[in-house]
Amino acid sequence: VIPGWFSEISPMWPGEAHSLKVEKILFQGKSDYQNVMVFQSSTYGKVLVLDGVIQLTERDECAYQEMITHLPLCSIPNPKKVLVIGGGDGGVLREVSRHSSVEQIDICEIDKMVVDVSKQFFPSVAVGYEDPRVTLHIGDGVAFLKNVPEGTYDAVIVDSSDPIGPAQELFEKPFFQSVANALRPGGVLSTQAESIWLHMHIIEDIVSNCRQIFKGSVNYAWTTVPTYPSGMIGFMLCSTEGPPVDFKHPVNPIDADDSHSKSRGPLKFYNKEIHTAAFCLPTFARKVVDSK
Ligand code: AAT
Repeated sequence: VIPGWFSEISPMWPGEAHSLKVEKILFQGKSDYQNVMVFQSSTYGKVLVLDGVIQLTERDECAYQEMITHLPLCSIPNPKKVLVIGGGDGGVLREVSRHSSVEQIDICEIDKMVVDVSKQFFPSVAVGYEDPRVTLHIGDGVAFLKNVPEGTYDAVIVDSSDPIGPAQELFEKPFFQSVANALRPGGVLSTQAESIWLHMHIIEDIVSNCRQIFKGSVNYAWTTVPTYPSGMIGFMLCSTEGPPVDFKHPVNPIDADDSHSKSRGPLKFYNKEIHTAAFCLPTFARKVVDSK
C-alpha cells in the first residue's frame, strides 16, 4: 500500500491493484450493507468506493452508465417501463431519462446510504433522481423482483456491484428467472457482467444461465472503463421470447442533442457505431461465450 494512494485490492482480481492518488477523503461511513467512502482523486475527480471497490469516478462514469443503459434501450422500439436494480448513485436513471418514450422508471437499490452520498457528492450523477418519472424503492432487488407482476417491464437494467457481498444473488439463476418473468415478451435485460480478462468463469456461468432462461437472444458486450479492474467491463444483453431483438443493430437511435437538457448535459460516450462495436469479442472470449 502506497501512502496517499487508494489501491483497489480484492480476491476478485488477485495479484493486481489499480491505484489512484488521493487528494482528500470526503466521506467514510458504514451502512447496514457495506463500507461507503468518497474521496477526491488527483486525476479522476471524485470517486465512490463500496467495500474497497471503485463503483464510479466522475471522469469515466459516462462510459459505464451510458453503455449499460443505451445498449438495451436503443435496441427496442418505444421502451415505456424500465426497472433499474442497484444503481443507487442515479447515473443509470440519468441515462434512462434521455429516452422520451419512457413513462415509468422504477429503481430498487439496497443501500440508502449510496443514494444520500451520491446526492451530496455527485450532483451530476444523482441528477437522475430529479426526473418525475422516477420512483425509488429501498430494498433488495431479489425480493423486489419476486413481487413484480408478470410481463410488467420493457427493460430491466441490473447495475450491480460485484458478486461478493449484497449483490451475490444478482448473478444467480433464480434471479435471472425472475427478471425474465418481469419482462414482457421481447423485453430486454442488461446486466453488469464483469471482465473478460479476470472473470471468464463468472461470465461462463452467467451466459449458460441466461441461455437457459432467455429464449430470445443472449449476447455479451463490453466497454472500456479505466478505473474498473482490468480497464474494461462487460454486460449481458438478453431478450425474452417474443418480437425478436437484434442487439447489434439498434432500431431506436438516441440523438446526442435531443436527449440533452440543461441539468443532464450531453452524451459523452455512446453513439451508434460504438453500440455495434461493443458486441465484437476477442477470439478467446468469443469461443467461451459461443460454447455455452
Ligand atoms: N453505477 C455505479 C456502479 C455500480 S453500483 C452497484 C449498486 O448495487 C450499489 O449501489 C449497491 O449498493 C447496489 N446493490 C448491491 N446489491 C444489491 C441488491 N441485492 N439489491 C439492490 N441493489 C444492490 C456497480 C459497480 C461495478 C463495479 C465493478 N467492479
